[in-house]
Amino acid sequence: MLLGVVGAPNKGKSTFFSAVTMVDAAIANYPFTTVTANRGVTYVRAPCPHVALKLPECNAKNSRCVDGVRLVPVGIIDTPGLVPEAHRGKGLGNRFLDSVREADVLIQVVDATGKTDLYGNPCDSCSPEDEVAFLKTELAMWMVDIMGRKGARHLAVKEAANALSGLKIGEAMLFQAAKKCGLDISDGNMPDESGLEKIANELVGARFPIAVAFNKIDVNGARENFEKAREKFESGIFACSAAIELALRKASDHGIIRYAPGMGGFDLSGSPDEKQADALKRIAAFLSSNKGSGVQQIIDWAAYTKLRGIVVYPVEDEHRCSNHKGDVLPDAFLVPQGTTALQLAAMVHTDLAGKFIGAFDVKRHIRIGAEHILENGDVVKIVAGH
Ligand SMILES: Nc1nc2c(ncn2[C@@H]2O[C@H](COP(=O)(O)OP(=O)(O)OP(=O)(O)O)[C@@H](O)[C@H]2O)c(=O)[nH]1
Ligand SMILES: [Mg+2]
Repeated sequence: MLLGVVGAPNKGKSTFFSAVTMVDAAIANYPFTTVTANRGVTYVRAPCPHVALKLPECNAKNSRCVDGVRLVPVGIIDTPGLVPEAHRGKGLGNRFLDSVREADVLIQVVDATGKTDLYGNPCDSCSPEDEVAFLKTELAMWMVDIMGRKGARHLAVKEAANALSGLKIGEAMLFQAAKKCGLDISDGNMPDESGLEKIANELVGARFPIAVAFNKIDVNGARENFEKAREKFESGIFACSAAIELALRKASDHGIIRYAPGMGGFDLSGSPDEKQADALKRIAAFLSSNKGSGVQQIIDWAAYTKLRGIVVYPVEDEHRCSNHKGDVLPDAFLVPQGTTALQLAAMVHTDLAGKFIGAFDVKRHIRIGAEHILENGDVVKIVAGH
């Protein structure tokens, strides 16, 4: 599973990405700072099963456990800024679109202050809401171009699906999208250009679930814009300050504060100098009014609600819930809903899937088969032959 941080230039995408990965991405107050995608690993939160299983502790290896909250790894990419007409190569158009191909869910960073336009240049009062709409339009136009603007009698459904295969879109998705917008493509042909655009709009919604991050919420005036926008969107829109999250994670890294992702505050653990103490005071006031920086909530929502991910914990010893070295609940995997025991075995190790005999549900004390569908929070022992 891969999260993609996307949006117009200069909105705070790289700041968001750096905060959640601690990868040092270039950040600057001008457009097109990012020219090639940055890749990293971030974490979603899950209740650590060591608490429910009444184990004294765990020994997280591929993840972290902070006070009973497991931080489960998930890949994330920071993309170059997207500008209008990117699908025709404007700005860093093709680089953006290429980097977005792999993402399973998008986190769209918009500038809630309205002080930068769709090109990332300074602006008095631009509409963050227009920014939200523009991403979908641009993605749809891109898909139309990929399918080819050939017109009804020339483009077969098979050809369109072929062209879109790099975006993980197949024929079944095309038929579904056409049905949703009331178009009949059962004769194997795609509709004319306006029909193609309608289908592309549906495809964007199906292929790229989006969580909208109204960023820079720490700046005066931003919250009002957010509240206005929130009335118009049913769900999936969040207020955040990536800059504050980045400052918190850096301070925590330097041992100045104790802070874990998603917390609504922090404890002092070092001795900040006067300037740092001042900044921390301002950050603390912001956190208490905003109930946190908002950043982690967006990642969690994207992974769980939009991607429908679940977290599962493979172990080798069902009695101690450990691996063969005795590490308790060492690994946590974020996997798609519907993942089976056999598929989990393949994720742990390809060899394990080949030698799969069965599995054991540690929490329910029952044997499970290859096709058993796992549930969120399951602790699973894979039984394999030699
Ligand atoms: N006040 C405030 N400023 C922010 C926040 N997030 C980012 N910024 C500032 O916004 C500017 C742009 O940040 P970047 O992270 O480089 O933006 P980007 O979207 O990656 O930009 P491109 O790579 O050029 O597309 C920088 O000056 C950041 O310091 C925030 O939450 N609050
Ligand atoms: Mg950037």
